[in-house]
Amino acid sequence: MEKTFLMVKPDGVQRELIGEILTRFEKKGFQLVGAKLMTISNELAEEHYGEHKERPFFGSLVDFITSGPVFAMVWQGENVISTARQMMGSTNPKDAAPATIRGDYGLTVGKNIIHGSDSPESAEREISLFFKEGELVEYSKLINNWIY
Ligand code: RTP
Ligand code: MG
Repeated sequence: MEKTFLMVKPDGVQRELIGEILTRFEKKGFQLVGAKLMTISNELAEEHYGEHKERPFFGSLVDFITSGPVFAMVWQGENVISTARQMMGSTNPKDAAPATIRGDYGLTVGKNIIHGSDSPESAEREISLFFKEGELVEYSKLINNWIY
């Protein structure tokens, strides 16, 4: 089953949006297979956002993502990587469609509430950065008979 890494960023946690975000992905039909509330170290932040190292906003991005607790999650389901990105909305909340998470709750690109892996390669990389294998659960029964 396809898996992706999603993370409620420090602004989303402090604005008490964890429950709302969990609910959206649960209701869609995806399954939560891992979750932890944690504070990201500078080292982990620089590794996670390594692709943006040369960008002018890299420093403020690292400062922001380490500024408070985040809620890191792994979700699984059919096409979860691309569908989760659609449910999050455009990177800049001013361009994000209504009914997306960033469209409904965000205003500025620097504080856009949620992160989601953008490809199978980044999903694999990010899941293994944040979770050890034993921290992910498996569902023994197919509980999604009504969804698939
Ligand atoms: P994310 O990685 O956080 O899920 O966001 P994304 O894929 O939609 O966007 P990405 O291009 O990967 O950018 C990572 C984060 O950097 C911040 N950013 N700031 N000031 C700017 O122009 C700018 N551009 C990007 C955003 O917070 C974005 O989520
Ligand atoms: Mg990204």
